[in-house]
Amino acid sequence: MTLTAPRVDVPTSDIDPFSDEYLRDPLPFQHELRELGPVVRLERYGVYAMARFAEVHRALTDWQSLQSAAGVGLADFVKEKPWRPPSLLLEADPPRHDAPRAVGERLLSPRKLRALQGRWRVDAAELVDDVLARGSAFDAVTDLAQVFPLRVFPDAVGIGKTGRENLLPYGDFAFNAFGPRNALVTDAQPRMGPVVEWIGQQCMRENLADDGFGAQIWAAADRGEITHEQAPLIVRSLLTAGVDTTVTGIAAVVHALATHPDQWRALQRDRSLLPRAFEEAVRLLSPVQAFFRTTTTETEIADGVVLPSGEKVMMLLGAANRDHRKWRTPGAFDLSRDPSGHVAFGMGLHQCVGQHVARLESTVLIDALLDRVDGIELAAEPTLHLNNTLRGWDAMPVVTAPLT
Ligand code: EJD
Repeated sequence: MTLTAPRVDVPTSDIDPFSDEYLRDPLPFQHELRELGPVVRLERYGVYAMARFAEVHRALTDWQSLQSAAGVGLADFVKEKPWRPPSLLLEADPPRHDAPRAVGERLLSPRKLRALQGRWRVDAAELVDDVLARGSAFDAVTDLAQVFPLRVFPDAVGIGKTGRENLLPYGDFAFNAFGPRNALVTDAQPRMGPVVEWIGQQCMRENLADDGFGAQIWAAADRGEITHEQAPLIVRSLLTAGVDTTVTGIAAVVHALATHPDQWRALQRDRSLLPRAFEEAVRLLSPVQAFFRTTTTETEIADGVVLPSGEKVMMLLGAANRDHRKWRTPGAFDLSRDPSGHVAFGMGLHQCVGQHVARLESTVLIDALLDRVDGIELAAEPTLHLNNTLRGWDAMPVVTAPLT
C-alpha cells in the first residue's frame, strides 16, 4: 500500500523558518523544533523539518531516498518551474551529478588551491594594512568580509573586471530563492533581470581569463570530462555559491572572535588553532542555515517515522550544529573542542565542494589580522542581513587594539 501520510504521528508546528522574526533570532525557534521531536511537520508550508544532528546527518548521507534533483529549496521542481536552469551540482543526483562534481573537486582541491595561497596571503596583508591605516575602528563586514572575497575570488575564476557589483546581489537572490516567495524574494526580483544576464555572460568561454577556474572548467569540457553545454553552468555554480557564502563565513569567524576575547588570546598564543577557529565558528553560526531534500520513495527519516514519496524535508543545519545530543555546551565558541563532523558544509555526496576555498580565504585573513592587532571587539551591535538561507550581517562595527 502506498503511504500518503507519515506512518507515525509527527508533531506539528506553526513556526515559519523564513519569517523576519525567525531570521532575526533563529535560536529559540530551532531549540523548540529540536525538542518537539526528531521530525516536525511545518504546517505553514506542508513540509517536514529536522533539527537534530542525528537525523540531519542521516538525511544528508542518504542520497538514494532523499534526492536533490527536485530542488534543495522549498520549491518542488516537479511541480514548479525553477527560477533558473537547475544547477548541475547542487540540484542533481548521481549519476548526472558525478562528472560535474568530479570537475569541481579537482579544480578546488586543497592541492590546487596551494597555488593561490601565497598571493592570497599578500592580498590579505594588504587589505588589513589598508583598513588599519584608516583607523583602529572599522566595519568587519563592509571593510573586510565583503571586500576580501571580492578581491580574490572573481580573479581566481577569471571573470571580467566590470560588473562585479552584481555578484553579491545575485548570490543574495539565489540564497533567498531557496525559501518561499516572501518579501526577501519579491522585493529583489524586479532588479534581477540584468544581474542574471550579466552572470550568464561571465560564464561564457570568451569572457573568461585563460588561467582561471572558469577556463579550467572549459578545458575539462575539451577533454571530454563534461560537455561543452555543461561548462557554463558549472562556472555559474562558482559565481552563485562562492561569494556571499564566504563573506558570511568570514564575518562569522570575526564575530566569534570579537565576542570571545579569551579565544582570541588562545589563538594568539597558538596560531595552529586557526583552522579549528574557522570550523568552530561555522559550526556555531552556520552561515548556511538550512537546505531541503525530497523523498524519492517511502523513507524512514527518523526511527519509526516513515514519510511518503515526494515529500520535502528541511534539514536545519544550524540547529543540528547546536544539538546538545551531539555537542557539549553547543552554544559556546570553544577552541578546546573538536568541532569536526559539524554539518555547516553539509555532509556526504554534496558536501561543499568549495569548502577549501572558504577555509583558505578565512584563515589567511584572520592570520593577517592576528599579525596586526592585539585584540578585536564589537564597537556596536552588528546589523543583521536577513536572507532565507544565509545567516549574516550587513554591518559589524569593531574596534581593534594596537599591537604592543
Ligand atoms: C550552495 C549551500 C550552484 C550552487 C551550489 C551550491 C550552493 C548554491 C548554489 C552553497 C548551497 O551550483 O549554483 S551553500
